[in-house]
Amino acid sequence: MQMDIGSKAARRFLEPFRGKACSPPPIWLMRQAGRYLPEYRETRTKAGGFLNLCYTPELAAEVTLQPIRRYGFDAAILFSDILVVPDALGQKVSFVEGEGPRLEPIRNVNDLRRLDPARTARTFAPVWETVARLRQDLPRETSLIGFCGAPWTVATYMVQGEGSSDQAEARLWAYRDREGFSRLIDILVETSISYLDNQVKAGADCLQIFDTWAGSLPDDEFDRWVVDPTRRIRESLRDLHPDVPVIGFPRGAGPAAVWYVAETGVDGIGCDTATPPYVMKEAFEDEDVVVQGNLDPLLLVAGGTQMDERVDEILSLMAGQRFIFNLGHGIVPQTPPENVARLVERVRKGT
Ligand code: 1CP
Repeated sequence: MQMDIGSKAARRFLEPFRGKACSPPPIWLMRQAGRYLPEYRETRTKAGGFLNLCYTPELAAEVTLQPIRRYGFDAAILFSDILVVPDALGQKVSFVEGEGPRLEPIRNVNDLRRLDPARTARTFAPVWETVARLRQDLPRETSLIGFCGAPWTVATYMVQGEGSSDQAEARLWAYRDREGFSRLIDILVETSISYLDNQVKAGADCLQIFDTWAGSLPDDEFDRWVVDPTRRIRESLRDLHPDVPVIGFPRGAGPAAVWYVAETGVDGIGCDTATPPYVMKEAFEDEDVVVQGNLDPLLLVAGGTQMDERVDEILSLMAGQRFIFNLGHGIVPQTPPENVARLVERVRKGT
């Protein structure tokens, strides 16, 4: 089920990856589908559990399309979650309304016996079906981004058993038993490659690797658990799908983001909210990479002229560069949908 090349050529979103700066830049927003949209809340109620929404192609495709219908973003992002990977591996995962994810923690090398990579394709199948359905239903000019969590970030949830502010359990395991922890990372690298490979086969024309907790590791550990696994995923996908760009989002990496780009070979770098725009403009100049970012999601909540001014500042600094407009992290649930409309209009109008 490969997509036809003609329509792919027409997608503006892919232009920066082909070496061309666009004016205005393409725009999509992390978590563009979600609780800030009333139509999402309605579909979510219909689905029952959150994982049920992720695994029901008709509903997952519907919530992916909702923000495209409203705002006409240049790219849609598959609606799923980074924690379908541990779920597919056989770890118990649940989402508690209002509290976030809960997993039966994996704390040492013996617990790895609970994971079975051989069974993942069965669980992933409906996600791949969602991608195929989306490629049919999306406007031809809209790109479709597939994604996974980076092995490090997914591991932090698997080991901690929930979201945490310091990812302490995973960091401690990695310090105390490097070999054992690297076995968990290896499982995640292999599973992520096949998960992403099949998303592309079903119709995704770009991929993003979310490394939300990349910033919790000091230099050597950052290399070992963030850079190296991402490089391995990037290289395998290049062999399988040389034309499909991969965006890395190593949130909180700070100055190490430049090193991350050079060593992983990602085609795009997602900059987080704390990255100053002049760093977005200058830090990656020597790298062959598309820069993406980085409006503060809370400025999107506040809206008004404050938001407009910052948007203009980012646009004028990044003008003439290979750039994709995005937030510095995901949309938050209290975002007024009309502010998103205002943002898209502002970016499209240019400065
Ligand atoms: O009740 C609900 O509807 C659940 C809220 C929700 C949503 C809308 C969760 C639970 N996941 C999602 C969708 C989701 N998650 C997408 C969909 C595509 C999109 O529109 O962008 C994506 C790409 C993700 C990725 C994801 N999940 C990340 C990485 C990006 C990021 O925001 O940092 C992470 C860390 C998760 C884990 C997760 N899933 C859900 C929550 C609330 C969390 C965070 C848990 C925590 O750390 O406390």
